[in-house]
Amino acid sequence: MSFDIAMIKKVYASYDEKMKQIRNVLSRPLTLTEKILYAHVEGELKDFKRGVDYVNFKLDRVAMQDATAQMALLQLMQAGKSKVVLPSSVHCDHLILAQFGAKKDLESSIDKSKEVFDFLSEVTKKYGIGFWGPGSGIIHQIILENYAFPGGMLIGTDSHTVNAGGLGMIAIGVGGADAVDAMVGIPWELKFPKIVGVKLTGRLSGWASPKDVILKLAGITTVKGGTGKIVEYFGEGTKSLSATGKGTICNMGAEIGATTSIFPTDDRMEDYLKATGREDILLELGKVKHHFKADDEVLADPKKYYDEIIEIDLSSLEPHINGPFTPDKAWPISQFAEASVKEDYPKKFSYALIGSCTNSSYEDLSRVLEILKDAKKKGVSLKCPLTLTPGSEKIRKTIERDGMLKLLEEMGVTFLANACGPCIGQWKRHDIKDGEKNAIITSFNRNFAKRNDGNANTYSFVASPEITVAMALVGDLTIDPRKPIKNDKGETVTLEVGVVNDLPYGGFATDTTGYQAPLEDGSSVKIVIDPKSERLQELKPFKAWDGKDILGARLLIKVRGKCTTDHISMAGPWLRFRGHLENISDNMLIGASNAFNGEVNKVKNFVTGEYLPVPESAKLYKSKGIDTVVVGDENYGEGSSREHAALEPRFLGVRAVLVKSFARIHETNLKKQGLLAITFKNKDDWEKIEEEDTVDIVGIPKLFEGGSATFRLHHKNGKVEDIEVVSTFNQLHGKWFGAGSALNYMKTK
Ligand code: MIC
Ligand code: SF4
Repeated sequence: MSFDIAMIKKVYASYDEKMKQIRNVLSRPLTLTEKILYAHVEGELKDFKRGVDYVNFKLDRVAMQDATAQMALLQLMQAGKSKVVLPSSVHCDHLILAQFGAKKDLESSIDKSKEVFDFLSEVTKKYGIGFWGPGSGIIHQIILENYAFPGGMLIGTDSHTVNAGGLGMIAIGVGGADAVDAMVGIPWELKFPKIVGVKLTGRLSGWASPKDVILKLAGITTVKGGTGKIVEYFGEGTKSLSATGKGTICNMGAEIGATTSIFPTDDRMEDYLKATGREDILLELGKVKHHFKADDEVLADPKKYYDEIIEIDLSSLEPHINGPFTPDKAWPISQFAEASVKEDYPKKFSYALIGSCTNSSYEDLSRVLEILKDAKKKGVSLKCPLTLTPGSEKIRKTIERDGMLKLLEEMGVTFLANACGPCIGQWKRHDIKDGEKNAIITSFNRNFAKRNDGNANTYSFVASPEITVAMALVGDLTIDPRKPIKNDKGETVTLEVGVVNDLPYGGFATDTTGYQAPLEDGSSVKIVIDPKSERLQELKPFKAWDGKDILGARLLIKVRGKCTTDHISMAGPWLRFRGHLENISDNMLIGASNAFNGEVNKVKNFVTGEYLPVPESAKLYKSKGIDTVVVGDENYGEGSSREHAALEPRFLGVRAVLVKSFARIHETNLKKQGLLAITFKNKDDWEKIEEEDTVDIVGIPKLFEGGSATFRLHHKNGKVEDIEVVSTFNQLHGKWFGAGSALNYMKTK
């Protein structure tokens, strides 16, 4: 039986009636996105203005992973409730190392993070949350296999929660504070998104794969092109993509900043539900699935109903390799060799890694095996190490059962634990020296500097699993692996990609390894946090706003260029402090580039007059009672959902973050933690901010009414200059700011 089938039945049972009401109110044809969103609106229905109106939603479930769940659950413990009100789950996947191979790594990770895993297991027991222990798999794969259902709505404390769009669900990445709201029954708020229609025509063939759809799209939209938008796929082409292939495409929608992505429900999704043992959902789905696609009128005239249209012809789609350092630097493979010479990329790949929540499905692993089998037949051996991370224990068990795992191992593949591992900097390399220039290719989704191995000189490229393994076989950035190549004996051969089934013949192996079901009554569970722990620390409420202007603040840092959440709160070695705000704050903004000297982690401090690391400088100001502000560039906070990137500045005394533009999740996280998230009215004013400025922020309440405030610069030469700043604050967000955080505000209700 499917998890929470009673909830799913209830959702489906109400769909017909809801659709009637929605059609009554809107009286126009509907996109798929609108149908699911409107079916989840809490409160009065009206024709919401896309990109303008804030809307409250009633969700179906919540998901959290270990690295973000710690803060989410620490906040939940403060919320004063005894049990969550909607199905929720926690997944242990980020805290697993990638060093020697699956078995050893899993054992040592469990040993190293026992305190945190035990904490998560106990808190989930107490509050009625499902728990998936280390080794069970990557959150998004487990959601797809067990929890996702067409037409549902989910939020998760991870930006790649969007993966569940592959099963026709509206699934959105959020910070922990949002998850807490939902879990305690506060409606979840989102600005009604714009809707981008992506029409897929034709059919994939040869080396092109679902990943290439999103690699190409990222090149078209760039990393900020999807902000505030939902990407809705439609067209004949959608039907030829497997459910997990659709998942891959939706997954990497996070890389273009999209709120989420979604596919219409089709046979491939139903096949997947069946293969994963969820026939009970299928029975119910039959009654409502006609709702889970855009209306015919929309499909006949999409320009009229979508805010933007992009068309991709699958038949002529070329495989892509994106990178380095940003996922939207898209190279069609036919141009990659030339580009790599021109751009002075390293000549050889030092490693190839397959896995992550993006590409670790049964289908992905089968395709990899087919290519390796073909290569073996043709006498082509691997030119660099190749690792493989199955997305879940279910997949690992299935490929073990079907003999594929053994074959892959025989062909030189190293299996890593079913977890995030190298995708999030848990990778301990032994093959290169720190700082050495080298190139790697992965089937992951992100390739920001230092992300995989902590080395800023690792040029990381993302591609499909097929191209990743092919590049591992040729080893050379200047060789197109689709063309004739030399085998180990010097003979000319051509690699082939083969055709595989997306689903295992005998269905998936049954597996719920590491699963702990939610307790009906967890009230007797006591949570004890050792005050001496370096991994976990109870949260203390932040101070409320005194209602006054912010005066005499110092500029902590002015950031130039790309500043992802990895730059603000690095992962890798710092993941161990994700439950300890004070300790993790020591990594605040250490990867961001100081606009005044071009260096990282070196900012001028005006207490000592010296250049200091950013966290040290912030602590010094805090100890002297001096407020600080951070100034950033475009798409500030892109990437992850980690709210540590907002909690840390809040903890270290930053009052406001002023940028040219924000990534959606980070902007909300800042607001929820009681910071002023503001943007330049006129982006050119960024230039006016000088290193030695002191800053006043005047007229803050006007922001909460949709107006602008004044960011007053007192330059060193005595000149005073006013800059107009704006925000997306509404009155509710203003209340969060007033109370010191959304959590403080919740407690007053
Ligand atoms: C990521 O891929 O960057 C992460 C690690 O999964 C993050 C969450 C986190 O930082 O814990 C994300 O995508 O939200
Ligand atoms: Fe884990 Fe990487 Fe997916 Fe983030 S992107 S959830 S780190 S596998």
